[in-house]
Formats: sequence, structure tokens, C-alpha cells
Amino acid sequence: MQVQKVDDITPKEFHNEFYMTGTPVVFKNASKVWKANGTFTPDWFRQNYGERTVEVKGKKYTMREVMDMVENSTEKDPAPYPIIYNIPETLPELTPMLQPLNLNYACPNWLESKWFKKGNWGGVTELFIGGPGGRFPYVHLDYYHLSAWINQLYGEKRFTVYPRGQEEFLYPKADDPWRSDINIFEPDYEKFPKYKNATPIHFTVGAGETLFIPFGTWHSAYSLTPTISVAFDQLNRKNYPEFMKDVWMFKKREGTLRAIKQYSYAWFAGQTCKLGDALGAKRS
Ligand SMILES: O=C(O)CCC(=O)C(=O)O
Ligand SMILES: [Fe+2]
Repeated sequence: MQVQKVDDITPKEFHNEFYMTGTPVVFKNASKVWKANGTFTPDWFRQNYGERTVEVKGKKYTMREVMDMVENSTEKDPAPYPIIYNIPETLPELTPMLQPLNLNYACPNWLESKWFKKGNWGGVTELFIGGPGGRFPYVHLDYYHLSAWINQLYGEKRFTVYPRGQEEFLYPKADDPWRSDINIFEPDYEKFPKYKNATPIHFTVGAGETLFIPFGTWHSAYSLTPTISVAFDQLNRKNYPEFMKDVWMFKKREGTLRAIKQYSYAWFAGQTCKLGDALGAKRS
């Protein structure tokens, strides 16, 4: 299997060929509808948001320091990865440059409705910054079975995805079954012998390209150059049943009463969004 790169497909074609079948795909220029496309560069961030701070592994950095770090990053001595800015909270000025957030493909997206924005279940739009040698720390499934949209706006990242159904080769952690401890760069086959059967698919996503990772797809990323990307998540009736299971499982950690409350809320929000879909709600 390979990950296809597509250009100018219609939303309907995307829906039928990739969304419904849960197939990862790279759009060559879906993010051209965003002002951010072509604008986001290290210098642009230095000039406009140079003093905006972010915490990485317990240490605070300014945007200027972040950009210096990733531009000086090497495979031997990589900058920390990922460096993540929560856009609505720390860089809200970027939001108008990311419209329509759904790129006219990630529709419907219940995370854009006011019902789910109030919830506490991931789904925040994030700015990812990295440099050469930066590895996402583990192979994983995204929490809450959300589908992910990763928009590469500057530089190149190498992604690895696994066809669905290879769970047993990836050894999900007992206490955190969304993650694996396998180092995919140097797998320890003695510890993880079944990993030999896994068939990772590697591919590069370059500036202007967008990667769609359907829920339930194990994946990881590796920064090849200084990179800037914007990631957002998608929820709708397709991943909603799995989402609800995760809501229960995660909220249960905070106590049964809280789980019941949150689950009920998410159930109600889901019914409202289903109705909204049927009535053709515009959410962006
Ligand atoms: O580094 C990346 O772009 C991958 C990010 C990712 O998979 C995640 O945040 O869940
Ligand atoms: Fe992920």
C-alpha cells in the first residue's frame, strides 16, 4: 500500500474514496484556500510574534528562540520536537488566516460546532514547529478516535502510517493503548518480535500539502527540515461511536460521576450535531 497524492479532487470524491474507506491521503494543494499558505515562514513568525512564548518539556521559549532552535537543529543534535502552540489560546490572530478551517473537505466537522467546543476532548487547532531530526516521540493513535488533518505550511516532514488492522504488531501499551513503545527507527525485534510483520508506509509531506489521517490509523512523524504545520481534528457521525467509547474511558479516570456527566453531555451534543447535519448547518 502507498499513500496517494491527489490534486483538485472534489469534496464528493474525497468523501467516497478516502473518508468513507478510512484511507490516508495527501492533498497537494488543499490549503491554498488559507491565507496562511505561503505566509507562514520562520521570519514571518519572528517579525510578527517574536515574543510569543511556548513551554516545551517544562522550559519556556519565545518564538524567536524557537525559530533559531529549529533552524540550527541537526539530525545529530535535534531541537525538541514537537513544539506546539495552542492557536486559539496563544496565537488567536492566526485564526482568520486558516479559513475555512475545513478546507472545504473536512466536512462535516462537529468540533466546529459550539456544542463540542465547550467540551474538553482534544480537537484544538495547533501550530507544530520542528527542525531536522525532530521525531514525534512515539507511534500512536490520536485520542478520542478523531481524524487528523495535518497541513504542512513550511518545510518537509516524513510521516509513517500503518494500514488498519496491524494493532497486534504494534504492541499498544497496557496502561495507554493509544501508544506503542516501539522505536520505529531502530525496532527492538527481541522485545517486539511481531513488529516484523508490520508494514509501515513512509512518505514525505511538503510545503502546501495536507495529510488526512483517518481515525484509527497508527502514525508518527519526523521533521526533515525546519517545519511549520497546522493540525486540526475532525469528528462526525462516522467516528462518533468510537469517540464516545473514548470519552467514557478517559473521563472514567476522573471518577464515575464525572464520566457520566461528560458522557451525557457528549451524547446530547452528538444528537444535536446529527440533527444539524440533516438540516445543513453551516459551522465555520
Ligand atoms: O508531528 C506531527 O506532525 C504529527 C503530530 C501528531 O500525530 C499528533 O499530534 O497527534
Ligand atoms: Fe497523531
